[in-house]
Amino acid sequence: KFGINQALKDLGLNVDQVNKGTSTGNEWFSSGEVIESYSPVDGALIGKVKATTREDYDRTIKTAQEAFKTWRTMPSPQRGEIVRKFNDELRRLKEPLGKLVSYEMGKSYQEGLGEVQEMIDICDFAVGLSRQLHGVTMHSERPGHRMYEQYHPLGVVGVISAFNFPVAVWSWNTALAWVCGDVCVWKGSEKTPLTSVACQNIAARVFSENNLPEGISCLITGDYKVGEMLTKDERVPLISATGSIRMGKIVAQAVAARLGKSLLELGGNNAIIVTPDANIKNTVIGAVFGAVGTCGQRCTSTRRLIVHEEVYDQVKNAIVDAYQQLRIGNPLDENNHVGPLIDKDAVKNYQAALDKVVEEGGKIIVEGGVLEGEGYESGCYVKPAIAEAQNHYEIVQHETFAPVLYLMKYSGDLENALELQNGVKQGLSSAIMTNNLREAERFLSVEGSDCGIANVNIGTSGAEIGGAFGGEKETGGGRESGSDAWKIYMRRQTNTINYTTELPLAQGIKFDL
Ligand code: UN1
Repeated sequence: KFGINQALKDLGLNVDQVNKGTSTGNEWFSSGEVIESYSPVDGALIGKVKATTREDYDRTIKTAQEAFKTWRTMPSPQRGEIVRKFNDELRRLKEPLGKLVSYEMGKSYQEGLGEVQEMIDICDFAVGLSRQLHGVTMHSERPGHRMYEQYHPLGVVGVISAFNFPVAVWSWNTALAWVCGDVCVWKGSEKTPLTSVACQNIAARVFSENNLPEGISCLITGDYKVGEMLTKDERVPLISATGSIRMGKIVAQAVAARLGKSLLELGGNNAIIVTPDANIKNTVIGAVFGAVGTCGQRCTSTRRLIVHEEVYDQVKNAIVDAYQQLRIGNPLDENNHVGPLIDKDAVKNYQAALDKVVEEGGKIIVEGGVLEGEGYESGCYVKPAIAEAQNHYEIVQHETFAPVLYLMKYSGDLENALELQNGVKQGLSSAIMTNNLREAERFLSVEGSDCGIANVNIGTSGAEIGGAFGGEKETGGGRESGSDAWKIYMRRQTNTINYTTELPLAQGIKFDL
């Protein structure tokens, strides 16, 4: 079936062997309840893993703490060399891993490959970074003194990721954390446990082939109860969590209660503003990919289109037309644009959102619905829908992880569009389509978009790894991936060195004995 058995084999997985879930590298020892993984593509049982128990968890953390003692003393360019070798494996296994992501999660094969490409890109970035973990030097106010700052690794980093990017988000965190000298404990999504096992297999092989100890890459599996072991654990100085705002608030409070650090990358409610002189063709491509790509399950998915009244009908007609062309079906078939939602709960949320928007006064202009019949047996395939809606509707204010796009009109000045765009609690991604320089610059200015990501003439999704990724307000404020996001994985130390025979005090304070 679409070569999935071959892909599993290439990744070292076979259904009888994946009765796993907790790992410190080559050692697997899960003893909790069985978690079954069903593909949303065809409803088939792909494999089973076991959840992590408290005992399994403690063993994992102890091994990780021990590994840290070795890993932190290895020069970071040498750690970068290990990440480079890991990346060689990702390049070699890009196709099978992309296929497994597509089959277990439901995104299109192209997007599955794209996700593995993001892993490759962040590893390349991390390798370069391993020679650039720079601190700065300062001039001391005291004669014969030198001041500088340096960055040291933190220790055990906890990574909690979501089903929608089951491999890339792990690598954004681990590739950086590893070159920074940290060891990682990853709780992947219990909805995509096999992709987690596959990634852990790859990392474990690379670490052991290079004679590195167990515990640099660890995996734990389970639901929020397992996540809670991590978030409440004082032995884990940093928790990086990607997922819903509801989850993020729980994680943030648990980590803050022990004064740990957290990096949160939570929900978005991303809009594209379409101005009177936007390129309509590009607007349609950007908006449709943004709204239906990954079946609307990206945190950067386009949820709202804010269109100027002068071009409203034109944009509306073009988008409605484009939606008629969409082919929904098996995501491993490259002719299809849209695959299934992750599971039946997601289908229920999608249906509830469509009911709610009508109830609140919205008008459906592209009908949704759950698909049935041949090829749709899993019950997870839905039709991408569009509703004309008002920004203040409760459902529009809320992130529904499904292909539901809200269309709204603005008139007059760009300020009116910005008010709508910023008028939500989330602040992840945003975009403007315009050929007008003044409008583009205003959108990017202090009075413009309040999001962590603000794009001009491209859509809201599909960020590159070179930039810092994350958002403001309820999106959580964290930044992952490129730019200087690495700093959160390290502790900063300020050093002052006196190379004289005197001991002058700062601020000119006199203290003679
Ligand atoms: C996510 O949905 O959690 O910008 C991450 C994008 C991707 C990352 C999305 N590069 O769509």
